[in-house]
Amino acid sequence: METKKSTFISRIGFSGLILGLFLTVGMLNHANAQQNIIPDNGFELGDLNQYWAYTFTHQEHSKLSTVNPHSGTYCLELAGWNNTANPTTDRDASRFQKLATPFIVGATYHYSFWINRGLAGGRSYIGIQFLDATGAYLDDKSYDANSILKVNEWKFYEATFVMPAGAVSWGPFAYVEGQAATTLNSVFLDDFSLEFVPQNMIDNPGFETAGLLDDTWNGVGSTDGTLSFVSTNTPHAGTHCLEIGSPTADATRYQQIWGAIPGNTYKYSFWVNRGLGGADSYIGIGFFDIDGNNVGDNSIDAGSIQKSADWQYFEASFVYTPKAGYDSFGPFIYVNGSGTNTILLDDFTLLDMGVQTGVKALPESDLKLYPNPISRGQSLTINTNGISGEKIVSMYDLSGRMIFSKKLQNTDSQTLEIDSKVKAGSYFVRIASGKKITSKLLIIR
Ligand SMILES: [Ca+2]
Ligand SMILES: [Ca+2]
Repeated sequence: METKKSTFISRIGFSGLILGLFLTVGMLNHANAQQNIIPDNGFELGDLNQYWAYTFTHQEHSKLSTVNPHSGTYCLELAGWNNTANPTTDRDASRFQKLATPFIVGATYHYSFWINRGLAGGRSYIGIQFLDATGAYLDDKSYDANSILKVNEWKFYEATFVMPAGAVSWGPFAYVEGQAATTLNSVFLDDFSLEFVPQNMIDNPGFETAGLLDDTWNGVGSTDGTLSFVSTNTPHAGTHCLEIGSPTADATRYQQIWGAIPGNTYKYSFWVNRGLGGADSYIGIGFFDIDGNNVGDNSIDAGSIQKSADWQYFEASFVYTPKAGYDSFGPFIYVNGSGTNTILLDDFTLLDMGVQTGVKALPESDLKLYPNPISRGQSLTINTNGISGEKIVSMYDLSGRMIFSKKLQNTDSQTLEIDSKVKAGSYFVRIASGKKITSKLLIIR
């Protein structure tokens, strides 16, 4: 079986990566969020100073409280106060963490917290802050007083953000402004959470950009559209799916994605409507060499796909373990042409579940892009002087969606044409070499 698939896909050859438009719209999948990376997120250690530093000299105004925790025994109480003895003295209270967990500029994160805002008080800012290379405040993603209800009950807040360019360190923070004597301010906080959010790496995963099938899903023996084509025949979601119908020859569609990180866990899933007839099928993740030859896979075969006219869901995870000749990977579909066979497919996902594990974030200055801003159709020069070894370049939009990924030669400087189909806007260009990663913002106009 393996030999047959390899034979078929080996006919493809490497046709070069096209910078495709990415028009699909989807929701962040919080069900796939990773573990919470804030130590003592619920203040249960009973030792506030171990993880939560304080900004101002009067640390007694930010303290552990057992009066009213959201869960467990403790919560954090911040009490803005009225310094009547010296009204010009700073009266604010704050706590923050500087996380040791490496992060990736341009990657997507999700944070949340519980807050009991009390009935009085001034402004409060609670969220995630970012610091630059000098340790100076760069930016934050926080809630301010206007969006936090002043009610004496626990409320849940959450937000998703993309790690901003220039960030070198980061962490949760809570800040409460002091007020006049009549409006003393007490805020209770508990159960902070901060998680890396995996993004779908597959271009056109639900086949909704019907006209771009050959730009996103490479075809084999099917470029005339008669064997595998975008169909409106009962899609699983949206208005389109992929149909591979009654072939008299084998049909294959696949994507090549560069940039898998060795040792990371990847999760893939798809929906398939197997139909009632047909012969062998293999659907899953293929591994390809630089020329597009199939050199391995992590797939299911026909025997495990029920032959029914209902949509069925499959998912699997694997640890990416590179072998000789593994240059890229991605979703692939192979349907044997012997016999009458109709298969519908929709809603593929491929998620990097462990991008933060063991990754070393390199300084942004190790990556130089010019010109920046760049016009579509121009050549982008990528200088990676200082990043040794084999490198993968990837580009993401500001929501964290991958636009393309490509292997670079092992030289310090090379060029890449920005396809005229890429929309004008801001993007992150990421360079990965093994587990070393850095990113830089690129403006395309
Ligand atoms: Ca708690
Ligand atoms: Ca669809």
